[in-house]
Amino acid sequence: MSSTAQIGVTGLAVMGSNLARNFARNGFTVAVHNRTAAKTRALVEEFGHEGDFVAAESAKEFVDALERPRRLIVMVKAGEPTDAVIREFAPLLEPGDVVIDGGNAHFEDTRRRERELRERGIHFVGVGISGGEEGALLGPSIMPGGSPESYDALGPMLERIAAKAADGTPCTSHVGPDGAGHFVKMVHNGIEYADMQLIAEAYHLLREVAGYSPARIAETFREWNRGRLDSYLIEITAEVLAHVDAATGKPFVDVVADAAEQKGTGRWTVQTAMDLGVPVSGIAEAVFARAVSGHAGLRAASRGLAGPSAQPLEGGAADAFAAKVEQALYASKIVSYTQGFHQIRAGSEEYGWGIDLGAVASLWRGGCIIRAAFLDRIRAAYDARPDLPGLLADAGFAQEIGAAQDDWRAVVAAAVAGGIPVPAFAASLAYYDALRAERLPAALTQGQRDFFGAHTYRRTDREGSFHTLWSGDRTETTA
Ligand code: NBP
Repeated sequence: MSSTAQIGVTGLAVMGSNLARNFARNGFTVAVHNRTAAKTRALVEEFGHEGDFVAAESAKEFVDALERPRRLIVMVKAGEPTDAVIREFAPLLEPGDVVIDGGNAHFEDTRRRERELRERGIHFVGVGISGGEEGALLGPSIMPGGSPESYDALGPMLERIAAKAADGTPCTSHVGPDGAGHFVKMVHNGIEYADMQLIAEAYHLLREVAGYSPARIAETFREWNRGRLDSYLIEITAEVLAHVDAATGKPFVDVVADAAEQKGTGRWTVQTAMDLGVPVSGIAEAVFARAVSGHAGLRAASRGLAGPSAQPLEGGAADAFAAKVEQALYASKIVSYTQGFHQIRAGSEEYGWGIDLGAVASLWRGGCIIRAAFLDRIRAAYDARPDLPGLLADAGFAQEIGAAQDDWRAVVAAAVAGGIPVPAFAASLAYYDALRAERLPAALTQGQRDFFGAHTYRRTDREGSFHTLWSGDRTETTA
């Protein structure tokens, strides 16, 4: 077989086959391979007319079909299947070849794989891909990690197949070495969880407090989508809410079981944030909200617990409340992104990745699930000041969240009074108030820790570390 393919894709389920087609449609010759060869044949039979495919039945045929240095994308189920594929292909590769993992790998696995393949002279590039099956075909947001040399070999091809932002910029750029790409994809998914939860809470409030129907709420989201909340998730929320179930004639949202599932990247975001000591409370509450929804037995057993029910507002009062919900949603969204970007900064510092936060905001502007007009603002904030301590330190965001905070508080208060759970709205507001507080009760926490565990404390008026003799005469000692 002659080595004509510029890129190869192994793993031809929905993501891999759509990605292979995207490369082919953009003029690249693509070698395609799958463990079960029937899928390879089916892909070429159905879509062979879209471009130049080279169908390979075996790993050897696949590798031989690739131009050198070889670029091969692994799009198999994340976890052990990725290791199995690497074990199968690595002996067939040569120094300088580039293995790209486009699956949803944990960044620690990517770091390990990169290290192991680097010892053999092979570049391993963990690539976060967002946009689902449609994105893979029409242009995803692509977050590549790996060495700068591997980006030289791969980047121009990724830039061709990636989504383009409104200004024409490809939604991909080199994020940083080894696991940086998968780390950023993980945080992307965490922010996606938070965005979705905030939208769900806004919907719940509009339904229960404003008394709006799903169709009316769909209209409200459409209207919001023309303003500062303009985003893919708001757009599809309107579509979902406007949808009527054909079988029953009821709003679709009323016939769907209210137990949300997850695949795990939101959970990884929170676990990693815990390890890094970064408060991502909005994302954590979103993960927990899905978990609560899934505990059907516990919910059934608790349904009779005492509590208020919201009394729907009417007319102008309902519309005025809806406008406040928009403020609360926008303010909480600023907090989610503040927390997510904080986590990326902390990961970048911990692992020495040198991630450019403005560039991350830029590559999320198209193709991915959290794409939003808002990301232009975030990029501008980090471009203007790369060492920005957090998004809320940006004068523009500070001004906006300050202007929204009265309504934000009113919405959280109305939810509490009406017995409507708004964990992400409330956690985001608490985070905002914690950051702006002159003093936090952490001082008391430190006193307690020193009391029971001699953990010591620092003082506001002197340098050093201190301990109080709590069981003695309570004098202070220098620790
Ligand atoms: P799946 O995650 O369902 O994986 C199916 C593919 O893995 C098939 O090609 C299958 O081959 C192959 N495979 C398995 Br399973 N075990 C294997 C093994 N031991 N050796 C070789 N191949 C093996 O596919 P997907 O939904 O297309 O997702 C692919 C990757 O992209 C995943 O990591 C996913 O997390 C990620 N991702 C998915 C989305 C999305 O929206 N779905 C978005 C972004 C990223 P077979 O045909 O022989 O069984």
